[in-house]
Order: sequence, then structure tokens, then C-alpha cells
Amino acid sequence: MLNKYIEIKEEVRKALEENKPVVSLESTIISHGMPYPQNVETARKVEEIVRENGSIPATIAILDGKIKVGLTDEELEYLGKAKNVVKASRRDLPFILAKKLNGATTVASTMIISDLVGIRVFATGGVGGVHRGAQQTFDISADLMELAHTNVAVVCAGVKSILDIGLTLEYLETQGVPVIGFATDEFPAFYTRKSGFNVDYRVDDTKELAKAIKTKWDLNLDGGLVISNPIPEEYEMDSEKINTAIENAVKEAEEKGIKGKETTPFLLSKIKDITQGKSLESNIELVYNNALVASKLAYDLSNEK
Ligand code: PSU
Ligand code: MN
Repeated sequence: MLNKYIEIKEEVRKALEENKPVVSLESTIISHGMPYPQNVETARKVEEIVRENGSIPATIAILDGKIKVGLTDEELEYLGKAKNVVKASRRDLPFILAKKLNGATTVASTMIISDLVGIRVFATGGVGGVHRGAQQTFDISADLMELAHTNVAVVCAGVKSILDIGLTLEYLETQGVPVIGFATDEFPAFYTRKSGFNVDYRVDDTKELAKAIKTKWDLNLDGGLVISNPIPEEYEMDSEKINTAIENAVKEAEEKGIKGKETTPFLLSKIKDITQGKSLESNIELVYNNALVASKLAYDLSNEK
């Protein structure tokens, strides 16, 4: 039945059948998170890093109404350039398929599709969360609800302070989502290694992490995990500079009345402009670092008995 909707690339299908480690990758970061051509270059390099560290990469997107698990080089290039790609979260999926559109998957929809095909580890940059001012706007990313229900471990660099980090962590606690610090006690804030908030558990190696994840799902404690992996020190941004850029971007979004699914892409692109591309460089490096950890984690998880 799923074949009607999903096309799995041969290499990925084979790996899944043989219980080999696979890491999924989202595509909103490609089409709405970074400009061309850096987006395509980054996506390619991310796949390479996953491969070099023992797993098979599977970038997920929707092309002509079909869910693709694993993209060809041409498809990746197309996705990176195309202007007609809809940002697709949970609620968008059925309509993008029915209308035969192109869609870029968010953390939420990449988790859904990963789960459908049996991929348990997913690498991204940052997850969505509770936006600043959510007390009034109710703007809470569907990513958080997905983490509450869907059995996929998400490796990210924490959340940006375009969000309310404290409220995001509270929400994850309420929903029973473990927040792990990979070799850190402090939850990272994407561009910087520190946020002022602690993680629930610090884990220093992927084997130990794989054990805990296996235990969670063995006990039928459904839902995902946030594996927060801080940006490498040498690529970290100056926290004052980046926070000023974020403040200005948030203010402009408010003034322009940006709402709903447009908010996150708007803020990301504004921050890039304000920092004259410096934030993009950091963004790219932290994604590489997440791909590396995710690949090792998927490898260890596939060896867990
Ligand atoms: N945060 C980032 N970079 C991103 C995103 C979030 O630092 O590219 C993307 C991810 O795809 C995430 C989505 O799932 O934005 C969240 O969007 P929203 O806040 O509209 O749920
Ligand atoms: Mn939102």
C-alpha cells in the first residue's frame, strides 16, 4: 500500500532490508533553510559524512507528489534550485501528495516518513520549538508534537534563540521527550554551544546512547529523542552578535506581520543577511557535525541486541 506513496532508493531499501544503519535527512533545510548553491553542496557533503561514518544516507523529500526516501544527485540539485517547493509538515503531507506537488520535509514530516520506512536516526540542523511570544501567538512547531509520538532519534545542534529555549524545553518535558546532551551538560543554542539551560542527561558516546534508545523503545515508551550536539568550538558564533541579529530579525518579523509556517524561514534568511553570511557558515558546519554523530549512532543502534 505504501508503495503507492513512497519510493525508496535502491541502496536505502537494501540497507533497510538487511538491517544496516540508515540516517535520514530533511529537505526543508535545503529548500527553505539555505540559499543555492550552498544548500546543495551542504546536502551532498552531509550524505558523504554519513557514509564515511558507517551508515547509508537517505535525504527525504516529495517530488511530483511522490515521497522519495533517498534522492539522486539530479533530484537534489532540482530541489535546491526549484522555487515551487512547499514546506511540508504533518498536515501538509496528504495534500502535497494528492495535488502532485513538490514538498520539502520538516523535522516533523521527516520523522513521520522515517518511521513509516523503519529509519530510526535522523540528522538535521535545528528543530522547531516554542516561539518567543507564544503565550500570545500560540506559535509552537509541530516538530515538538511529533517528537512526543514518533519513534525517531533526532540529532540536532539544539534550538536557535529565535525560539524561547526555556519554553521549548518545558514543552518537551511535558511531552516526555528526553533531551540528551552529547558530550555536554548544557543544552546548545545552535550557533553557540551554551544556552544557559541544562539537558536531562549527558551522554559521551554513541554506544551508550544507542543502549538507552533501544531501552526506551523496548519498553514501548513511544516517541522521539532530542540528541543535542553542540556546534564545534571553532565554528561557534559570538553570542552577543548572533543574539543582536536574532533580536532584529524577530522584531522585523513582528513588524511585517509574518505568521505561521513563514516565520521560521523568514527569520533564518534575515539572520543570514544581518550576519553577512557568517551564520550560514556556522549553520553548515554544525549540520556536518550532526551527520557524523547520527551516522555513528545509527551504526551502534543497528548492533544493539
Ligand atoms: N530551524 C532551523 N533550521 C531549519 C528549520 C528550523 O534552525 O531549517 C526548519 C526545520 O525543517 C524545522 C522547521 O522542522 O524549520 C520548523 O518550522 P516551523 O517552526 O514552521 O514548524
Ligand atoms: Mn510555527
